[in-house]
Amino acid sequence: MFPYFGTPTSSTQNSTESLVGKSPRIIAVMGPTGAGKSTFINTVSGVDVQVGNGLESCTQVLQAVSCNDPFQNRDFVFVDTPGFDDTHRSDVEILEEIAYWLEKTYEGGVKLSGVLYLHRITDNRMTNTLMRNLNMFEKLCGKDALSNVIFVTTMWGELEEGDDSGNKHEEELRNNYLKFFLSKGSQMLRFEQTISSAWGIINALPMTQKALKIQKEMVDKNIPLAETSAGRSLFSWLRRATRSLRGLISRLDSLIRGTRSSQNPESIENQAAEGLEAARAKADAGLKDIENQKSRLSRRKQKQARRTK
Ligand SMILES: Nc1nc2c(ncn2[C@@H]2O[C@H](COP(=O)(O)OP(=O)(O)O)[C@@H](O)[C@H]2O)c(=O)[nH]1
Ligand SMILES: [Mg+2]
Repeated sequence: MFPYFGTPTSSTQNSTESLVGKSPRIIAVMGPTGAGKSTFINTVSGVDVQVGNGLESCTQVLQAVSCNDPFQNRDFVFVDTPGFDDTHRSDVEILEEIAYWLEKTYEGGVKLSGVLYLHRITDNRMTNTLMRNLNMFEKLCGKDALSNVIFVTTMWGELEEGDDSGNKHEEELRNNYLKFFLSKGSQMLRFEQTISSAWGIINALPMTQKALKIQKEMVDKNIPLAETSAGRSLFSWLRRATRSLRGLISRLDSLIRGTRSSQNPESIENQAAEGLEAARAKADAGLKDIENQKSRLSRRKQKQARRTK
């Protein structure tokens, strides 16, 4: 069986078994939840990958879909990855899953022939989540592999006729957020939601096989995940999130103290204090979750450090 796909795909035309010895080109499809990764893979392969509705994620595990290029009779495997904003799993779990898959494949001598990073053109504000996804992507990939990357903008059909915001956002991506990537050889192309547009994008890949930075770090240099560029970057996001949640909790505490009045439990002040306490409980839960993520990543670090002794 073609190795490295823990959860075999819902692939159709060619099963993964039939790919033995054929060395298919492997293309990873990355980007935030809801960017259209599964839809792109559906379009390109004709395989029914589960598509989400909006921002609820549904790529629970890495999914590999094998198919044949209808125009040039070449075998491909597309790997659908979850974004770093999954509704069901923490960013640390996502990083582990992507990193260990990349590690295993590279150890087995398999390199990616290309990476697509999808971005909704309708997201004309780069939110914290979008920036975190892009930053994690940069750290996973490293600059040497950027010539193998295409940034694919999606959802063009969502823009009203005459709406120029897509063009403006594309320019902003080109001149700002993606400037570094494009200067290192990445491309940016539009996905028009058709098979020929999808294959046009795939054919624009140079198809040279390149290792990603995290593969070189974990396999060639034997660096534990937590100490890779991606691991360290995730750690600093988590530290920043801890700081801002702690600040929020202390502001809420002082608001609660100043609002609560002891006389009448039904008073407006006491009702407002209850609302603030509910917000505090949420912030507290968020903080605990982040602490758990940080200790999970550190635990991994120790385990792996022991293993390599
Ligand atoms: N209009 C439009 N909708 C899209 C496009 N790509 C995805 N969608 C819709 O966006 C939602 C999320 O897509 P999905 O492929 O699950 O995103 P993923 O989380 O990145 O895998 C689904 O409702 C899709 O039907 C696109 O290019 N254009
Ligand atoms: Mg998906």
